[in-house]
Amino acid sequence: FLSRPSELGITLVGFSGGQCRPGTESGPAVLTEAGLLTQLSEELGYTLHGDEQVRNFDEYQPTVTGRDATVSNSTPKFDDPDVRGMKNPRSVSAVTEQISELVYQQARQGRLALTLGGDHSIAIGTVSGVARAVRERCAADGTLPESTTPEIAVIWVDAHADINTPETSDSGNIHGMPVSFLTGLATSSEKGVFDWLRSEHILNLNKLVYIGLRDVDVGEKKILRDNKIKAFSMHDIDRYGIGKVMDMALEYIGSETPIHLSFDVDALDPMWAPSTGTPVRGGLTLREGDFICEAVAESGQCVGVDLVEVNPRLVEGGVSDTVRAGVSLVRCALGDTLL
Ligand code: Z70
Ligand code: MN
Ligand code: MN
Ligand code: MN
Repeated sequence: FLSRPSELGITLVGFSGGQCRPGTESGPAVLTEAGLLTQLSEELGYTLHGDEQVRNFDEYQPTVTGRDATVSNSTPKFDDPDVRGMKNPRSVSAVTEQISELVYQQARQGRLALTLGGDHSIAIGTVSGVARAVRERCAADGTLPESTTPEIAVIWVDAHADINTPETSDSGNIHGMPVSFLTGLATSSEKGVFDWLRSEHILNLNKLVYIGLRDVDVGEKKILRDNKIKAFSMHDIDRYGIGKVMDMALEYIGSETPIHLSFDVDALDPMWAPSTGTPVRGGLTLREGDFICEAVAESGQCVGVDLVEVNPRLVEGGVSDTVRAGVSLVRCALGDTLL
């Protein structure tokens, strides 16, 4: 119904403060160095807008003293003590608030908002920005058909559910919490800690669909059950096949609802995407990942895409595989292979 927009609003977010492993701040750089943006413009025919330079959010990055995954992130460059167990809470809040505004400014003009991360905490910014833009466009200016739902749906493709609240989280890493803040399951009125989130940013719990889950914490399982959240785990993909799973996911969402696709590269099996902070075996094949993206593109309902958790520092198995997978996923989500 939205037809395929030819305008792309790009946000490149070099940020790793939502988790403890330095490296995801270089994700957008390696993806663009691999030629992704050039391909989108020259091969897929998109007009690119927005932040084509990587924002590194250096002042919000935890201090990194070494190259290894064991480096502590407990010493941010400005004073950022834990809040309710959350690590780097003010850093992540400030960065995601900026992302939310940047993405909103792109999406409100009818551009498809593409964001390259960065760890998955950045989706607090992307999803909230797109949700606000769609609400506004439905309410005001007739730039969407009248039948369009003013709320977005989110397809969250991930090995993890990322729906911990600060209270259920064992790690304190905010990249394990974005969905709880986005849906209002978690709130904060602490000054400078997600106090910027408003009702127009919020995602309805019944408009959320997970695909690829296989490493879900006990507290998260209870949240998924209690709220009857739609989730297609790896078990469901084994049972039905990815084609049927996508049919069911899109049918659940309905054809009048704009879709934001938030793709964590760790949804793919480490065979295809080893350079990520939390690889979990038994994941999606590259083709299953690409198929998810192709099906979202084919729906004609896609208004936003994130690709996150590419970590070029974690080189076991080779960065280039992960980068190639990431490039392929984004191309597919933006309509490549559709004739
Ligand atoms: C765990 C937590 C997570 C990504 C790990 C892990 C969350 N549930 N997300 N890697 N991308 O810390 O909350
Ligand atoms: Mn994730
Ligand atoms: Mn994950
Ligand atoms: Mn885990």
